[in-house]
Amino acid sequence: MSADTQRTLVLIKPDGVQRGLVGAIISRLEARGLKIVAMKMLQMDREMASQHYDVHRQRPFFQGLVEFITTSPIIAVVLEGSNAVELVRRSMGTTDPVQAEPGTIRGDLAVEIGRNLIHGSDSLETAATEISLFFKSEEIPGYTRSVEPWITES
Ligand code: DAT
Ligand code: MG
Repeated sequence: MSADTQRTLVLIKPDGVQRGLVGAIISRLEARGLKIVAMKMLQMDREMASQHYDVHRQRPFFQGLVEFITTSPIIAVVLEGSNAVELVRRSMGTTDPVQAEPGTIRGDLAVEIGRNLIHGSDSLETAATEISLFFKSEEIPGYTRSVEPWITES
């Protein structure tokens, strides 16, 4: 494991599951070299959604966001890799798909901020908090991949 190996939480939101884009989205991140270390489907309840989006509690879009994220199942994934947090954020594209660069997940597959398909932790600190909200430590099995030296130098 190289020194800058990080773990980050990705959610495929209800729109991604309903649109049949789970494979396409995870595939992009997996193909980049990130390692899937945990994954499950679940339907978030309001309490969990409020906790996950606690930082946005005072924002006008908060109720709608909680409503949306709890309407239908999501996929939660923990990805590991060199600079995983920033890699995922940049591969996702900006929050508003209108501004997201083509080539990014949101820039290629989404059109509106309220249907932007994917969540990714925005820092190493929030990643740790978010991962623990979705996964118990025993749900994250450790394993090695023989391909690792072909993805990172050290
Ligand atoms: P991101 O998901 O890129 O980390 P964020 O943390 O600022 O973005 O916001 C969380 C989610 O809330 C975002 O994915 C979509 C929704 N959201 C953010 N800003 C919004 C806005 N101005 N209007 C409607 N929904 C918004
Ligand atoms: Mg965010």
